[in-house]
Amino acid sequence: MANALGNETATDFYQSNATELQQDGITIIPDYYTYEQCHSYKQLSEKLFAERLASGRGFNHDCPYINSPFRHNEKFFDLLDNEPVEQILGKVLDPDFVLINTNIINRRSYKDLPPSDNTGIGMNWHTDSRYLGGKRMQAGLSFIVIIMFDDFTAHNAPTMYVPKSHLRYDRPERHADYPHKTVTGKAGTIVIYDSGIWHRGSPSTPNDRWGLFSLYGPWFMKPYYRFTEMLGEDKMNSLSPRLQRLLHNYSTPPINDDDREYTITKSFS
Ligand SMILES: O=C(O)CCC(=O)C(=O)O
Repeated sequence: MANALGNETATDFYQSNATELQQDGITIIPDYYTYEQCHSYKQLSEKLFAERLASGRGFNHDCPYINSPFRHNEKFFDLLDNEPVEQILGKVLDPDFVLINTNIINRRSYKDLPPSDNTGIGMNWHTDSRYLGGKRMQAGLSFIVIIMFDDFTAHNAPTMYVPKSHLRYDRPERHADYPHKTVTGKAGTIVIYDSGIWHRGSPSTPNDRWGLFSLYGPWFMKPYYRFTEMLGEDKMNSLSPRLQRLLHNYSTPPINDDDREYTITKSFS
């Protein structure tokens, strides 16, 4: 596919991001979405939040979030499948990689929300990698992608991370005070980081900080939800091949070996 340089493939175009992601555990693609697109997604998110609140759904007062937003509005499908993510994760994972989970988060304090027992997400130091025998899996297992709908600044609870911590194998202490950097950028910025990097949201402020946070991993990793049943087979089969792949429609195990003996039914490798 041609890109801005005209003489390179998109694959080459994002090579430096892939290298940076592996070395530093994080890479940033500024200005990918326009201000208008971000504004429109922020409005959709606010509408969804208001609707779910009105239907009695409880939200954490310091970071309301909505899982699988494409379930409520199909426009969110478009954000899951974008060229930088496809190219970069296609290199650092492999081209059959999938979506594990996605949610919109507004890390903002809402003092007037009704009481809720929702404990929130990402409020303390953690990783989104996996642990076996108390030891974290190696770097490169899975990746978080942030799409900023608002500018992320020092004044609206930017994500914090500990540089190079994707190369460690221990767990962060949830409430420790680690030397860290913050993830700031303009609305429309895409940030990709290794799920093993130690990270957390900054303490919430009264200011909005809407964004989409998605976890992607290799085709053999379980999703948080059964997307085909969530959407229905007809809807799933009507999506683009790339979205179907991301939503595990080409990597669901067969019912038995009379059906087939392999898991992947359509490979993008
Ligand atoms: O909202 C943030 O800045 C961090 C979110 C997070 O760490 C998570 O969802 O796991």
